[in-house]
Amino acid sequence: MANPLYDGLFGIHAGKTTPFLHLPDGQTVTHRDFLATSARIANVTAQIGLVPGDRVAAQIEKSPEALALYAACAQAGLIFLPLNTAYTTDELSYFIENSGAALIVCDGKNQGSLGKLAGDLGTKIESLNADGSGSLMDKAKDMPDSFDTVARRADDLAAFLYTSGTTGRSKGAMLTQDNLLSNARTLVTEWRFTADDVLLHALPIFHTHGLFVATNIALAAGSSMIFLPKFDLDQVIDRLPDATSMMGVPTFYTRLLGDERFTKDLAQHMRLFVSGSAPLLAETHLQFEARTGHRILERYGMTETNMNTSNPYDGERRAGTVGFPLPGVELKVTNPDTGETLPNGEVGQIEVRGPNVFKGYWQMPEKTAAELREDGFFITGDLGKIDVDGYVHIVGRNKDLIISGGYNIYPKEIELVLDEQPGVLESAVIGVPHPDFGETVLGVIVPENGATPDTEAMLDAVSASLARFKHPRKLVVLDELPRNTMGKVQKNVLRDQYQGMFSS
Ligand code: MCA
Ligand code: AMP
Repeated sequence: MANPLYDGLFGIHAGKTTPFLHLPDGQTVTHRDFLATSARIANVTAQIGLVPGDRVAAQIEKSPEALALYAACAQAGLIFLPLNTAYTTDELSYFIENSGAALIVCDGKNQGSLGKLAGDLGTKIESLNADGSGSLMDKAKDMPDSFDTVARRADDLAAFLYTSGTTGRSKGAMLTQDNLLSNARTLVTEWRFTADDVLLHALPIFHTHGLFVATNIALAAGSSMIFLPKFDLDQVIDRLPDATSMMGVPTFYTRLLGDERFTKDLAQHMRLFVSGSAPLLAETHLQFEARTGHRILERYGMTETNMNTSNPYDGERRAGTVGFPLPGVELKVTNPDTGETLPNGEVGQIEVRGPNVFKGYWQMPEKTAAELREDGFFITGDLGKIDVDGYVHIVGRNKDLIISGGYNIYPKEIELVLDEQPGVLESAVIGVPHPDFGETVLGVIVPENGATPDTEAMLDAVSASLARFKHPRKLVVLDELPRNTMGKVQKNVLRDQYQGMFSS
């Protein structure tokens, strides 16, 4: 019996002594060593009693061992649930409890705070630190370096990724083996990845972009990766000459352009630069081409769908667009009220269908039904149009979402915390343009009658419960929020009013 994901991404490299990961300290991890580590971890999971279908929640720093945990989950038929390292214990508690995780793997420094939760929930807990130390690898050391791959079907679940929603409650997007594998294979072909490629990998590996796009493509193509712990401008500039390709969020590209060491010479040998997760300004696209001669290839995806569209590898990569639907992906623009398909050129909501589209939200049938139509089309919440040449343009969002440096932030989550603070009548959280992060978070507070809210104390309260990247960069106090005749808060009016607040 087969396991499509494991076989298609990992098993194909069995026995290869070619490099898979190039690490910042100059060390290399071969495919064979990587697979031996992942098999040892898979043996640990079996020994501690995990069975196929169990969820493994991982809040760990980026390391070869962290990636091997992903491979181990695929091999053992476990559902991998990666979590942003910035999440607070409050945020983690929800994900762990909601997913019913059987195992938490966390950094040793968080074992105390998460250990209590694990105890309460009866969840097992192991540590894995950034340097590869911790209880997980201590146990793995003594395990065999092979593991009998657990059979899985293409539509068995492989991963949960939590995405927030307009109500402030996160939803676990259920991704199948085939969602991940089919998309990786399509992208390998579309973007011409081969075993000769060296991908500069500076993205986090707890999101779709860094894990299911960048890493899965490298695995499916047999490419190697320069595996950096995070986007550090000096390191990226230093290692670029050894790479053939790079993937990043727009902030990566604006930061590179902001550094005079990033020259045409430095980028000349590169084959491909890919951008996604947030809109790449046409201006950045053009500046990049002027500086390097390369046209960034912009693509569009979502946690629920992996990648939907891409600009062409050959042919015109059109600035300000996200290109064409990928092979096998159907994309239509519909009227948000009626669901009817709109003619090309008209703006409406973007819907997609294909092997990339997820199975639904974990234990949330109503939310699944609201976004995933019975005919298989997923309502993305993005607003866009298709131009005369077939290029898809994203022109806005039909969902209250801020994207800061490629991280999604749902205002409702922050508003709920602000509204609870003493002296606050109500609040509105909006995204405003930011030169580095694209958008950043601004909180608008309306005090209760006669109250003078302590904004510092409010920011402290936000810090206690929400990850740092979600924190409002500023709080402003207003007497009242602008509303339309239906009484709905007009966030667009606030966005217009404060759009210049963080301009450089
Ligand atoms: C870090 N901080 C942030 C962000 N990142 N604040 C807002 N937005 C962020 N994205 C905080 C830090 O905690 C720090 O707080 C302060 O901002 C400045 O940190 P800085 O050193 O500038 O940040 P950094 O560590 O260099 O990180 C910036 C980054 C990083 C490199 C842009 O955020 C990043 O790697 N983003 C990629 C996200 C990503 O992979 N998204 C893909 C999602 P303080 O100093 O005050 O403590 S997948 C997706 O969206 C779909 C599927 C798709 O299409 O790909
Ligand atoms: P996530 O929930 O992290 O998967 O983020 C998905 C959202 O990111 C999409 O619904 C879009 O709003 C946005 N997004 C991803 N890629 C692009 C892009 N190239 N241009 C504009 N928005 C994008």
